Amino acid sequence: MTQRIRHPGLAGKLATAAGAAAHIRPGDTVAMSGFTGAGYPKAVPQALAERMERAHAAGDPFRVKVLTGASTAPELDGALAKVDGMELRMPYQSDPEVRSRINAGRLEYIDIHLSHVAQHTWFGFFGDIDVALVEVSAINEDGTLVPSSSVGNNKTWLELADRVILEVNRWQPDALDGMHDIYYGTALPPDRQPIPLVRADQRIGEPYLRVDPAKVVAVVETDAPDRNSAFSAPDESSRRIAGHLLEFLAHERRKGRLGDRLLPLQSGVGNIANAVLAGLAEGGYRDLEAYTEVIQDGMLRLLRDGVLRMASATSFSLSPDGIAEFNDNVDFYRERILLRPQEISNHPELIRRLGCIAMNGMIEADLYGNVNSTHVAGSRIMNGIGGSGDFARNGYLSVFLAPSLAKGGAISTIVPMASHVDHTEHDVMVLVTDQGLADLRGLSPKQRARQVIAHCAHPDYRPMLQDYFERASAEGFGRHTPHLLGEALSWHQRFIETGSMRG
Ligand code: 0RQ
Repeated sequence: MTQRIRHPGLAGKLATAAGAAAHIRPGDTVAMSGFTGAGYPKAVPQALAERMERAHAAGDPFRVKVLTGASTAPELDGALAKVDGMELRMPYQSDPEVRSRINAGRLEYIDIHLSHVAQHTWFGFFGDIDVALVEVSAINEDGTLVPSSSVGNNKTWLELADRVILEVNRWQPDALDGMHDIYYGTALPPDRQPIPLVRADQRIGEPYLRVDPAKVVAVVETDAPDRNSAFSAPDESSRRIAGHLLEFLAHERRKGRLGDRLLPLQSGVGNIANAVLAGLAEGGYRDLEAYTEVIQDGMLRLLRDGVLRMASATSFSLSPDGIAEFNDNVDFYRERILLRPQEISNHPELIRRLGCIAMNGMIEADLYGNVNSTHVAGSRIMNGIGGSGDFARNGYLSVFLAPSLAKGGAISTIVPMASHVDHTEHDVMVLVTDQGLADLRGLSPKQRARQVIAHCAHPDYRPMLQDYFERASAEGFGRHTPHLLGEALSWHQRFIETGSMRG
């Protein structure tokens, strides 16, 4: 037994990565841990990819269906995609190899709300789960599992899978022990009960994952870092976007619609989200709460400075500097951070009850407030909807943010008609670009269009949008949501044909 594997029965199942991968069969549905580059299995997927490569060379197709929490990293998604080892991928992904195979039509991809993944699997929508492949930080004496840097859907995977493979990763900080809150009270309709969470910092579950030791077929020890890439400092455009949003929050406070402590924040990942968080610190906010998906370096800083009082998430995605900061101040962070299953971190009932302020990135928005988060020019997938829909539909406020231009100005992120819709006009309250902010609440479609053109569109594209809106309002088939259908997507077509919406 090692220090991290304290259950004698499970210690007896120690195996090499190759030995563990041998338990996975062609056609299996393999449900893996991992959420935004944290807590994913690091050794067995690579051993599986090597097996697949040998099988393919011998003329035997070997592919599996891969379910996760959200995106993972090159050692999982990249390795399996490179050998054409996946026949299906679900839900969120952001790996370039996976993306290119999906867009080449060689890999089936199912993009669903992150809060739906666990329950749809319980409902049987994805068939049987053959194998759960889950990274943990340790195995306790009683066989319970100390979760790793993300929880994702691991509870569901461990409960539903026929066979379980555990990767015990020594690299994960010991300090993770005790920071998780795994809720076992979910049931299936018609037996569901209210989830008893009324505050972002509340514990409603237990610190450890349960597993039936009899189902565990292999335990693999690893010592490998999460992807943990650091984010670059916010650029000028991100700072301007953040500035508009912070001004809006101050306006809402003056109106009495938000208090000094706002409401629990959900923030997407990336440059703009980081700029917003940094702006909250500069804006003099104190004692805020985050009820979100991912805790990044920026949030640690806010916790240290007292801007955030606590943060609840499902994943802990830190850079090497962030890990060092966390390890040096473990006792401080342990009292202020909770990691939950993603069906709880993203639960519509809880997001609506807590009144989250949802802030997410977008690819494009149209004049009427429909938002596309996932597709370039209507057909090419970028990453997936992730948790943005869970929070946008159910939040107290739903905000979408993006620069007004993409691809060096060849693309306007404000377009006449969204080429794909993830968040409908009914779910989107506020749009923000570097140009300004459009508050769409309480407005009819035509009123929204005027706000979006005036405040969000880049000046280079504003006259074209104004012209489209005026002609659609005068000549269109209907005057409620005016469109000229033959022209509505011509901007995207022009981009596909010439590389620019400008023509
Ligand atoms: O492509 O890298 O090839 O240059 O899209 O765009 O500007 O770097 O912004 O990293 O915030 O991503 C919507 C994709 C924005 C993200 C999206 C191109 C652009 C670039 C990335 P390149 P940026 P971001 C929490 C919530 C869905 C999931 C979500 C996302 C690339 O925010 O995945 O919200 N959201 N989850 O050039 C063509 C346009 C474009 C465009 C941007 N209009 N047309 N390309 N790009 N706009 C997290 C989880 O749920 C896990």
